[in-house]
Amino acid sequence: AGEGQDALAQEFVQFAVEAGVLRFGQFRTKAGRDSPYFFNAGLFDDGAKLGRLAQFYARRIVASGVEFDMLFGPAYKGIPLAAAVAIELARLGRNVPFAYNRKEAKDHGEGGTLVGAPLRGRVLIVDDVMSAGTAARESIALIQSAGATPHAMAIALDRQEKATEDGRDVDHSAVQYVRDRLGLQVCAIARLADLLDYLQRQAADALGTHHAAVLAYRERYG
Ligand code: OMP
Repeated sequence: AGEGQDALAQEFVQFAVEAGVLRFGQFRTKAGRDSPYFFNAGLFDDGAKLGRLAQFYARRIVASGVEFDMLFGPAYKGIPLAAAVAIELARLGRNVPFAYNRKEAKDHGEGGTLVGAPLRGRVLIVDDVMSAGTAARESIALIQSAGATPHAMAIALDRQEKATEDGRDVDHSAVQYVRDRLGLQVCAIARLADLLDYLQRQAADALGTHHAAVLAYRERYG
């Protein structure tokens, strides 16, 4: 979809801003970039918000036509996301298995780092945000080492930033890298471009003042 054309993305950005999940100010990203905005999916912190978030993911996944056999939620933030999306997909008539990982291997009981359905077939990774692509690469490696196929990724926000390799910025975006080099289809509920459109439409409002800062950030890291 072109800039400003995507109604689902606009609806989602508004929801995230109103829920206080998408905030403006000064933040440091995982890749060490100083960002004028931050999306904290952990703040979808009640049943109604999490349910609504899952509806956005499911609508985007279904509309994208992506094929998959199961869902995987990377620890920690991907775990409730994959669970909520699995419930919503089942509600829509598409019941698929889901799995997630632990960050620490367990040495007793069931053991191992994977929980839930066995990883097999084409796996759709459900995660929160993609910035420089580090989290995506970790999930892909984990799924491959379990013998399954990392096939696609669903994220809430694509920050449309340059990828990093060995800590250095490279020329392509993280999503381009995951798509073109790693061969995964990526569906994002919203992208930085949608956020910029939203802020521009708020221009008379207090939020409109953040537009210039976010635009400057995109010039630098986009
Ligand atoms: P990459 O691994 O660089 O793609 O960054 C993705 C991760 O950064 C997410 O899974 C979050 O842990 C974190 N993050 C956010 O949650 N929201 C943001 O707006 C920005 C980041 C970030 O640090 O880049």
